[in-house]
Amino acid sequence: MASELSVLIRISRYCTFSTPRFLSTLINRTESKRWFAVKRIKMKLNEEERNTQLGPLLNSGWAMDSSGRDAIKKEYLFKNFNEAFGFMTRVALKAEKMDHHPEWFNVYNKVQITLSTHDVGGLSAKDVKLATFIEEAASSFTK
Ligand code: H2B
Repeated sequence: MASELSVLIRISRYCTFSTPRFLSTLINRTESKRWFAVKRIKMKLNEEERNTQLGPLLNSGWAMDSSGRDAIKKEYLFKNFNEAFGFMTRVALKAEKMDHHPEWFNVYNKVQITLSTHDVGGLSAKDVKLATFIEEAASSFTK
């Protein structure tokens, strides 16, 4: 990348006055895409991450999936369907933004949620992030 960069900069000297700025914008975009690519890598949580990140969730009502699958689940109860669906809507918008989607089941005021990262076949940091958001979203609704 460094050598590609210096070639581009050298070429840009022989171009019109606005070209260097255009090239640097282009390069910055490429760099930020690379940064995103690194950020988006999904990996299963390791032992230490399970203790530090999963621990707090397991202490607030989340539990490992009883089937032995590497997933966490929690059941939420709301005052009525309106509250339950309002909560689900908040979670759905976040899930779409994160490109990380819950497995869930709703009947009237009950919402059962299971989180796992399908792409890695188990729990990842994305599940921790979404579960943490879900906890906060649920707490803003009256029970
Ligand atoms: N949601 C969950 N829970 N796990 C995934 O691995 C996952 C997802 N992958 N949502 C995303 C969508 C992937 O399929 C798309 C193509 O980015």
